Amino acid sequence: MQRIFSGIQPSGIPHLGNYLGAVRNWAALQRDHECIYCVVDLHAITTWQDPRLLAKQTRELAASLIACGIDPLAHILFNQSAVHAHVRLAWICNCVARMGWLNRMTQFKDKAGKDRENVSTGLFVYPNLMAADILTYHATRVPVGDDQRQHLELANDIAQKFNHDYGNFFPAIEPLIMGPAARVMSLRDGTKKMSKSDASEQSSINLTDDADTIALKIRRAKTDPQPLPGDVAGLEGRPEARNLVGIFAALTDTDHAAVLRDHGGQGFGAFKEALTALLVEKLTPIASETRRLLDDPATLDTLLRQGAHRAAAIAEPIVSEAERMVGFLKL
Ligand code: AQP
Repeated sequence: MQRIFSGIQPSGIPHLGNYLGAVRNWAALQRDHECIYCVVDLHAITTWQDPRLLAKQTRELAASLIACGIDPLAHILFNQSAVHAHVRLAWICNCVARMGWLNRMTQFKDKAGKDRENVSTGLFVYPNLMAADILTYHATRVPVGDDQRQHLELANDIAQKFNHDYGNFFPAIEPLIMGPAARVMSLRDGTKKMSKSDASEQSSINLTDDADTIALKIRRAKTDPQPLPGDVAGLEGRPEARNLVGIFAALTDTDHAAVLRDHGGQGFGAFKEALTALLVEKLTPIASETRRLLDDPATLDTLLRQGAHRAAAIAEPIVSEAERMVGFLKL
C-alpha cells in the first residue's frame, strides 16, 4: 500500500479551494492508502500569525479536517511542530536545495510581491520544509491543489540530489492533483487563487459559512454579462464563469462539459441559485460537525497527541538514517 502525506496551514479558516483542491481528495484516498495528514503550523508562521490565535486555529483546522472525513484513528492526523523530525530533515533539505531552485518558485514571488526584502527567510525556504515533510515519511504520493505542483517538483529535485550526494535513500514523489477544481479561484477575481489570506471576505466560501453567508457570497460573485456557454470552448477568456462551473462540477463529481450540457444557455441568476443549493447541501453539515467537535477540545487534543506519537514512530528511523548518511555522529 502506498503512503500518502499532505498538509494544510492553520493560517485561517479553510475555504472551498482547500476543500475541493485537497481535503476532499484526502478523505477519498483513505480507502486504499496509508495516509498521514498534518496541520502545518511550522509553515503557517512563515507569515505573521498572532500567537494568541495560532493554537486555536490549529485545533479548529483539525476539527474541520475530521468533519470533512479524515479518520484520525484509522490514519494519522497531527500538528507538524509536535514531530521534531520535520525540522531536522528540513535543515538537511536547506543544505541540499540550491538558491537558484528556490529563486524560481512562483508562490514565493506571488506572496513576497514587492516587499521581498521584508518577508521572512522562512517564506523563502518554505518549499524545503515541505520537501522534508514528505520525505520524513518516505511518502510516495502527495494529494495537493494545482498551486503546489512546482513545490513538488522541487521536492523531487531535493530527493534526487540527496540520493546522488549521499546514496540512494528517498523514493520519488508522485503529485496527485485531482478533479475539475484543482485550482479554485477568488469569487471576486477569476484570475486570482482563492486564498485564506485574501483581504476580501467576499473572495472565498469558508467551510464555517452558514447557508445565508454562502448565498450572499455566491450572489455577489463576479460574473460577466453573457449566459453560460453550451460547451467548454465557450469558457475561453471567461475566468469567473469557468471557476463557478468548475466548482459545480467538483461538487457533483462530474466535469465542466457535463455541467454545461445541463446549464448551458442559462443566465447566471439561475445557475448561481443551483450552485448555492449545492454548496449549502455539501458544506453546512461540515460546519455543524466542526462546531460539535470543537465543543470537546480535550478529545481533539488527545487525537492530535496520539497522531503525533504515531507519526514520530514512522519518522524517527527514517530521519535518523538520513542524518547518519550525511555523516552526523549518532551516539
Ligand atoms: N484556491 C485553491 N484551489 C485549490 N486548492 C487549493 N489549495 C489552497 N488553495 C487552493 C490547496 O489546499 C491545500 C492546503 O493549502 P495551504 O493552506 O497549506 O496553503 P496555500 O496553498 O498557501 O493556501 P491558502 O489558502 O492560499 O493559504 P494562505 O493564504 O495562508 O497562504 C494545498 O494542497 C493547496 O494546494
